[in-house]
Amino acid sequence: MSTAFAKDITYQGFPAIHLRSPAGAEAIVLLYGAHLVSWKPAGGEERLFMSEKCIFKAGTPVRGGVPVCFPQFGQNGPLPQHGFVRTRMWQKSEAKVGEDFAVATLSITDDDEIRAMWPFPFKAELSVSITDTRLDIEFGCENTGTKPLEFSLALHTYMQVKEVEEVTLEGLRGQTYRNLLNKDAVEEKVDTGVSLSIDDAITRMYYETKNPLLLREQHRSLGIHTENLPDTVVWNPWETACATIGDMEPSGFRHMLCVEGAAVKDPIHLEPAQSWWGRQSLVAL
Ligand code: TA6
Repeated sequence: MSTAFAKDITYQGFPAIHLRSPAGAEAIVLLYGAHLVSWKPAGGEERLFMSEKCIFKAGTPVRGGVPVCFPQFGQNGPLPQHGFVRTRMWQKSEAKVGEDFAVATLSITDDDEIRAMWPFPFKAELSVSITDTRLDIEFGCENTGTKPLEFSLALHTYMQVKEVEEVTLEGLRGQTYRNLLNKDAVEEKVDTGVSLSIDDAITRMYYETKNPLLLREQHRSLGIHTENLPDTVVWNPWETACATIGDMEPSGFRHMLCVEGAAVKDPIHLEPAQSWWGRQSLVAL
């Protein structure tokens, strides 16, 4: 029987929290970016992809795990790509073990540097909770200012897969998507496939995704469920683009698929004192 814990550690030079649930599941979340870098369900293998060439350096995004994209997705606005919280230090609010879970909650608020980019006082929280086979990643945001604010959010989850050409993503049939590979294309399409197979570069934003999605591999599967995150981004750079990503090994694209719970098409609008949350949950099957 393993011992459950929620302890402070250093991971690749960054302060981090290492969780182990009573059933033996484990997760590691950095204070830098509130970035989840590892999740192993009880008795199982690592389920998050981390690039072997990841650069662990303040100011540089971490390649792999679960980047938190807030308050902007991609380059849809004036802020740095995917917003600014993924490259800032968060604070630890709580880390504890319960009867059948372990949880860590991190928070970040605006400061002078953030307000110079984005003049909206806010408090954001990210909590990572693990049980035996389940991971919940929940992002919350409160408008602590005196004027309305708007933001997008994506939990940019890099799923680790043995061989991406052998996986299928099920549950997207009939869903409308926009192909983000072609930045000029405004055309929307409906996915008519029984399941999605990956054999080329893909960057799609699916709207109003139904729950759950199933990422099926030959030897294991992953159930993906979201709440309050209506959009799903599916991303794999494939060979040519992967070769241009400096912090990713050339074969990295074969071992990952990003399936990102997101709220992008319709940004979240918060009046003063209003708050909002969205969650992505993974179940190892
Ligand atoms: O979510 C897909 C995406 O926006 C892609 O277009 C791709 O650029 C990816 O995110 C990674 O972005 P990053 O800034 O982490 O290199």
